[in-house]
Amino acid sequence: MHEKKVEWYLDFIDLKYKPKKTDLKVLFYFEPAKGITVNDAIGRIASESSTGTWTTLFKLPKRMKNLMAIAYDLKLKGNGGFVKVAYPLGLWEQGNVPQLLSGIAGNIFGMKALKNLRLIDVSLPHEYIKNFKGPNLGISGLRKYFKVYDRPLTGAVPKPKIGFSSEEHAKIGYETWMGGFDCVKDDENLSSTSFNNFYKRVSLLAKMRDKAEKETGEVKDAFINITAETEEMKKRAKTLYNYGFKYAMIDVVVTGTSAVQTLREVLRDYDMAIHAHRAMHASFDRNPKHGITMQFLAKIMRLIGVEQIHSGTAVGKLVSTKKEVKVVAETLREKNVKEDFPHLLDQNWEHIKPAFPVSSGGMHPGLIPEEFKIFGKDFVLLVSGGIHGHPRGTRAGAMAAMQAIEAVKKEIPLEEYAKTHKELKEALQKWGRMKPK
Ligand code: CAP
Ligand code: MG
Repeated sequence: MHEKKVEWYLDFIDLKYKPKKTDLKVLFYFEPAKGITVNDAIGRIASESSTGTWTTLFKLPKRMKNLMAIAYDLKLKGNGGFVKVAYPLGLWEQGNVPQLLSGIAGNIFGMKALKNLRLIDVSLPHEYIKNFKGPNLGISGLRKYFKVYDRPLTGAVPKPKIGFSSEEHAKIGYETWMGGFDCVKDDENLSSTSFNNFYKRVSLLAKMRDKAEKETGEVKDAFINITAETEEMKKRAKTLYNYGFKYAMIDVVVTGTSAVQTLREVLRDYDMAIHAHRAMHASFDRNPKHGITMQFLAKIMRLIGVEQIHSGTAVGKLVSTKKEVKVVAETLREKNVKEDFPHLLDQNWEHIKPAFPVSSGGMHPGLIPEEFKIFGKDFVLLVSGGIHGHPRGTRAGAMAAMQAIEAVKKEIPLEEYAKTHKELKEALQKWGRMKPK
């Protein structure tokens, strides 16, 4: 009798399934489209992201069963809910992040049967994570490099974010360093332009860095943006190394995981760190019902091995809730993450070093206490418009931000500390505690 069954999605569901130690586990939020049942939806998620297709097949070798993903642990909410999917280890090529994304973050987002789908987190087993080296320096390595242990690392982007000549950029960098900041950062859309050539910027910034280090006795560095075609990024990485910089900055979403994996190993050979800007992340992570979470992006980037990645501020100008920012920070910094439904799955990071969350976007001295409340001291604080907009300019602005950090460390209210610190007083007079929109 010819098999009548046309679809086999339901074969990918076992709500009582107990994942194997070697399974990768993914937590999804889903909403079925009109006329689609919950089982139709979760069967499709597991099927389309592993071995399935839309119809039963003429032949299906027995061994395929061992590669089928299984939807399990369903928690209904509204007309959809949360489901975990367990993926057999055999589906995944060791060390290949793009292939992982094509599987668990690929076709399934386009299925007509789903009105919404959000990839929340993945839990990676030892057998998968052992293929990655993770960050080169990590938090302790960076703190040792800068000899800064009791506060966030600090940095600023020259603003307006693009348009300065290399000379003007380097001069603003010098003022930023002399105001007490550790780093000068390129902006996400600055690469190498007619008015600000990358190679010229690097050599001028190196001169200014050496001058600032000599005059302050402090270690100074920069997040200089190498974002470009991959071969060109390798050349730019080498140039940064030749000029003694410790970091390279990469816009990791637009360059993609392949490029970040390549540059991670090039930069590891130079004993360098990666500052990861996340420009474009909000195209897929801000809709709470659809897309991919920031904590998933942060996990993938820590796995590949960036030292730090922008993680939101909760109080600045760009979207992020306090909970999301804390969850991202936990993903980046903790060794053993416990499940925190519906935000995080459990994750043992084993040998993978911790990475810094980066707080940036609308920050100014008046908001620094709030960031300490969210992050503690282990983060990178970027204050850009919030120093260059100071009534007495960049150096005074950086001093004001450093004074705000000192006030928090001494547990003195900013307004009190401002009575004896002019630059902070002037910053508070201009911005107070305002939360930019
Ligand atoms: C901040 C910034 C950063 C954003 C990125 C900007 O400048 O340089 O790129 O922080 O957002 O271009 O807006 P301001 P996120 O300090 O002057 O706002 O950190 O959320 O990825
Ligand atoms: Mg920027």
